[in-house]
Amino acid sequence: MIRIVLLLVLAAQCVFCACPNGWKEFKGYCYGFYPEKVNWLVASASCNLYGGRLPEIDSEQRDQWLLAELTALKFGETWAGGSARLHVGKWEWVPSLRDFSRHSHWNAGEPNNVANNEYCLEINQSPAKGWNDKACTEERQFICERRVDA
Ligand SMILES: [Ca+2]
Repeated sequence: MIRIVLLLVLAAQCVFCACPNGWKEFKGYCYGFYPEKVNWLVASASCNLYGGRLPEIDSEQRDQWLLAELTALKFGETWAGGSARLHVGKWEWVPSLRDFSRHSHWNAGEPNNVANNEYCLEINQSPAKGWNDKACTEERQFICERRVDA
């Protein structure tokens, strides 16, 4: 009986899970989905506190998986880890500083840098569900990403 209870406790806490509680795994990374709306810097700092970063979406496959998750969770526009702020006008993933050459998914007409003030990347922008450059001070839901073995 004690063994069964112990097993149940272990299962409930998911001791052997590769990802933090409530996070989902996809191809070597864990993803946490946070519904509260915050600006890009707060989202980025929060992910850092959780041992991760805003997501670096480096493939069509990862992009489509994340979009399906956001749809299931009924998320709207959501922050990802792209920024053109550090090197103004150059889009790159932060903090890796890889450029977008492997994959990008801009909506038609984006990035358009409205009012010369759109330096952060939001994904899942309606209605096309692609990427958009947005003012970093806008408040959006966000995703955190960390390696499975982190
Ligand atoms: Ca824009």
